[in-house]
Amino acid sequence: MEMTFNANDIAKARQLFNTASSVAILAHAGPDGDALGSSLALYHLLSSLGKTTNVIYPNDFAANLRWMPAADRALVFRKNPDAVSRIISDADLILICDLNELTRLNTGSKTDGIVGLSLLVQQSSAPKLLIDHHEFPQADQFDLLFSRPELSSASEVVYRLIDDMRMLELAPFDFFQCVLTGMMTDTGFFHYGCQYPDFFHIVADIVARGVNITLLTQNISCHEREQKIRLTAYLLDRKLELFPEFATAITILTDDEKRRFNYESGDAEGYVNIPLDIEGINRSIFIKEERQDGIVKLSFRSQGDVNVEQLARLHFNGGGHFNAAGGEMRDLTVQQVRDMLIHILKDETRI
Ligand SMILES: [Mn+2]
Repeated sequence: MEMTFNANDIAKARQLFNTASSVAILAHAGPDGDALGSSLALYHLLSSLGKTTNVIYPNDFAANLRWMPAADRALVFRKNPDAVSRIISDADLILICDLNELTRLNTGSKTDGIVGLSLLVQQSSAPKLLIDHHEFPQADQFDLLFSRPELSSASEVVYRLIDDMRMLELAPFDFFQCVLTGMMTDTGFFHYGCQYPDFFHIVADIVARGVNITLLTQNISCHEREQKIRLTAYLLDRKLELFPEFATAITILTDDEKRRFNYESGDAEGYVNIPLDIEGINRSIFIKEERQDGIVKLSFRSQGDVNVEQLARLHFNGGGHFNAAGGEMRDLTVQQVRDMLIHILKDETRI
């Protein structure tokens, strides 16, 4: 495979990896399979090279990802702010995965700006490397950017970075398990975002190294909480609204409903994709109340040439990818956000 990054940046990264003794690795709030995959892959590589390595997440990841190798060693800022603060001030290298701006480390609202964990990272004098695949990275917040929005996942970016650095042969088995987990989860198990041969060349290399896709798929899919499956059924049966005139599905989840279903973070993960399976629907929007943070969160998914990145960015303080994006609104109820959304969709079709 050809090099992904330019030789100059790779030489700099090599130098930083070689000289670092204490590395802090971070990924975005509400960490998913790719956030864990990319950060834990780097953890396995760097700790096997004898570095003091710590993985930090802003808040807890979903219970179904607990099987991932070394996930139990990660620190959660919301639970353990003092320990995280010490680790970041001791770090001489900071690796930041699967996000395009530091405010994505906030556990509350992105619009709070640089506070809490993002402030700790910004204030650190250690070099900060971004390893990511989201559009529009905030280049001024990082010292070195390894950002490729056209690629499937941050985990794939990790693989290519380490390949460019000629360090793949030093990586332990768990590195490849974690990389493939991120590549599988961010593509919905090879359903989207992977229409280029090198994606499958990387998968082939990982399979050749002994990673079993069947076992990995079972690990990823079969550790869900019962309450999550029941909540999914409830949302589909009672809360899903279809707007065939906009080819759009909207689902609202309120705080009261979360209480009823003993909601834990991650229980709605993946739900937003399901309405896209309905004939004639090519855009699905999930609206979630987060009253304790004073915000309403939105997830957007689409198929084909329907751009939800722009919708999220222009109207809902968000962004992400062309077919998968997120956003949030402050000081509005879920109903007001829904009405605003429908208004925008009506305007869109009028043009
Ligand atoms: Mn990702």
